[in-house]
Amino acid sequence: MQTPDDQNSGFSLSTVPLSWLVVGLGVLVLSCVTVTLVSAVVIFMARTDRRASPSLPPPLTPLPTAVATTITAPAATVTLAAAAPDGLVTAVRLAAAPAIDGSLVEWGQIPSFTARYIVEQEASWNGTMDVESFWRVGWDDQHLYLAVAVTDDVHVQTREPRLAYLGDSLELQFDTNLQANEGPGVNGDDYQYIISPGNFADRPPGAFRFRGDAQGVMNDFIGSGARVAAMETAAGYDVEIAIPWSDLGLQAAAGLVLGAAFSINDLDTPGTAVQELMLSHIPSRKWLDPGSWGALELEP
Ligand SMILES: [Ca+2]
Ligand SMILES: [Ca+2]
Ligand SMILES: [Ca+2]
Repeated sequence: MQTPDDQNSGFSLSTVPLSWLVVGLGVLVLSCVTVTLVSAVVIFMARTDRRASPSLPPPLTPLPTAVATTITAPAATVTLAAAAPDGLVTAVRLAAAPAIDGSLVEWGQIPSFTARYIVEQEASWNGTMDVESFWRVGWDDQHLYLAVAVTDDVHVQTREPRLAYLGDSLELQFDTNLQANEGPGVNGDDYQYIISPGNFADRPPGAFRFRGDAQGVMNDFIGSGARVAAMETAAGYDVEIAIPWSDLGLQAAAGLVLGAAFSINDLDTPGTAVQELMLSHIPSRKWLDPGSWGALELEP
């Protein structure tokens, strides 16, 4: 049996005032929002903290990364084969073949290098450095081209191209397979050219080719298609050369690197035939040691 008090104590939403309900719901919603916000901030800070600092404390002294990056090899040597020599020069790719006529007008924009290191000398040399040479090298699919401007006080050349090194002349040496250097001597992939400017009278310019063999000797290699033209100048003489790639057993390609030595012979004693003074573009150059030569790269 229910008493009036029992009836009064029975709970029912209908008995709660509406304002209390609104306040209660507000508190509930505010609590949820607060908990969500706090959780989000805590998670964000935890992630940020993990990114910003590793679990280990930072080292006491910074790593010397700046010093390490400054120690780099010269860029020019990076493209060479492992055992390639120094003395690297570049052959410029020519859009048009030069006229092989002894006039170097079409070579003006191409940078030159010199051959200024004494690699051979005879007792008859008077010790005066009175020869200077400026070399430019170009290439296309058919030929290797050279233009050499020579300053020389006395011109002497009395021999045919094969023996022209006994007078004012140029010498070119090529190792056509740097990747296969079997030993210190020359072999079948090594070539040498004697380039004669002639004497500007009765002896014309010309070239003679030699090739190495398995015994380490340079032999006559007749049948060269090389063309040479020369012109006497106020300072000395100019020479222009075209060597077909087939002369060297090669197909030209951008980036190709050959062993190479570029040298000049100077004789200033008229009526003689002596290799009085020889200057090369690389100081280490020895005649029958391709490892002592420089290198030539065909520019893209
Ligand atoms: Ca020319
Ligand atoms: Ca001279
Ligand atoms: Ca001379």
